[in-house]
Amino acid sequence: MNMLATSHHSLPGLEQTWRWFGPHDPVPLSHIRMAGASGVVTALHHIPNGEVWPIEEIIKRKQVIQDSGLSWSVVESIPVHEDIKRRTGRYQEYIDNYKQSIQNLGKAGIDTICYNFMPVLDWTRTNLAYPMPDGSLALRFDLTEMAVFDLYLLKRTEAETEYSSRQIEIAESLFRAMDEDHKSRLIHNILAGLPGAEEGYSLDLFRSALDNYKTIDKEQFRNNLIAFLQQIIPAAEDAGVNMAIHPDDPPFPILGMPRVVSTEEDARILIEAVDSPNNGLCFCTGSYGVRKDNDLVGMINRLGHRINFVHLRNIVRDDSGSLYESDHLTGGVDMYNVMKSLLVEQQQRKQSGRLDYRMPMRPDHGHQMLDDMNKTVNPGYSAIGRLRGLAELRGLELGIRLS
Ligand code: DNO
Repeated sequence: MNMLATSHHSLPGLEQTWRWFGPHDPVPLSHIRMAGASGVVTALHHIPNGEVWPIEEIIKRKQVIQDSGLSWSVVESIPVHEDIKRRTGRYQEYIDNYKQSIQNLGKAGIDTICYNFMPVLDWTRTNLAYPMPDGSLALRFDLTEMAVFDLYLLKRTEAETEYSSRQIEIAESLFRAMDEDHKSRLIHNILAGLPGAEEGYSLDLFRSALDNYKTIDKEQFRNNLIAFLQQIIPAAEDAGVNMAIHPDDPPFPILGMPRVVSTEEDARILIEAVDSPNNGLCFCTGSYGVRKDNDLVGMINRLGHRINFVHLRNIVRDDSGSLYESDHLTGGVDMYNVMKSLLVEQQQRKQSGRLDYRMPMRPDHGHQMLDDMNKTVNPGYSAIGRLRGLAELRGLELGIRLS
């Protein structure tokens, strides 16, 4: 039975949004509008991590967006300070600041905030220009390159015990074949901070940042996240703001650090730990979708009521566990059924009188292609690749709604 059949005409569809890195983004707001998005996903990237986002700054940014005929749909992200993640140092002050930023955003009428709780690094890739058969360039996470970085460039003490002898052998031969340029590019890709990461590290700084996690196991790390949620979710409720936690990317442990937002079980534990509609998920298909044990459609069916923001992207994972980002509609993610389930969730929200049926989604990443090949772009966030992604996703959605 087509669960959408009865009232597809009244369904608005998911709100179509687009990430913008602010006034320095090479893709201006006017282009976002031409790409057909109506909502903007952005952050006050100039505010240092840990500080309060002043209301005047929020309102100023909101006005710039509105002047372009768009709306500020989602904040991505207010970064969570490392002291909060490790529950050390000035963590209480940073949590208070975080709550204040939530309140200020609520006052300015912005009601969705995406964030993540990954230790030290935000999202991680080893190759930012992986050639596709059609000539466009994709982002890739290669396990062997990661092992080379870990074993021979970072030289993490425990690394040797965490890889099999076969993996070490393969990594060693890749390392021997790498020229200096390849090595420094790999270090840069992992440590400089991908778009939106806010933090970048030198090898030495990174080693000490990792050392700080030596005494924090998975359980402790999860408890730190829950302790954070227990403080910020009541503030989000008061402010009328929906929080959306982004999953780990990639969704498995790297460099010996703990990971607590990688699986359905992880997500369920978090939303149950602080049982509030304001404590929700960013459903990133390209992150959760990397794991075979994450059934994306099942996750939407079971946890959909807490999905506050959606990232739509596809991936191909090979047998070795390495992955690259594929076109939006092809790859390991069954985008047709994902989209259909999200529309069912939207319909249920509308029918049950929930006000938050906007369900903002953005085409997450895109290949570097066409005229963007010769431009300086934010990796994954070039204009034309995302334009293609959005166009394909919106067509898919319309087809489902009207079928
Ligand atoms: C990558 C993004 C992430 C995301 C943060 C959320 O492209 O999806 O960097 O913005 O993890 O805090």
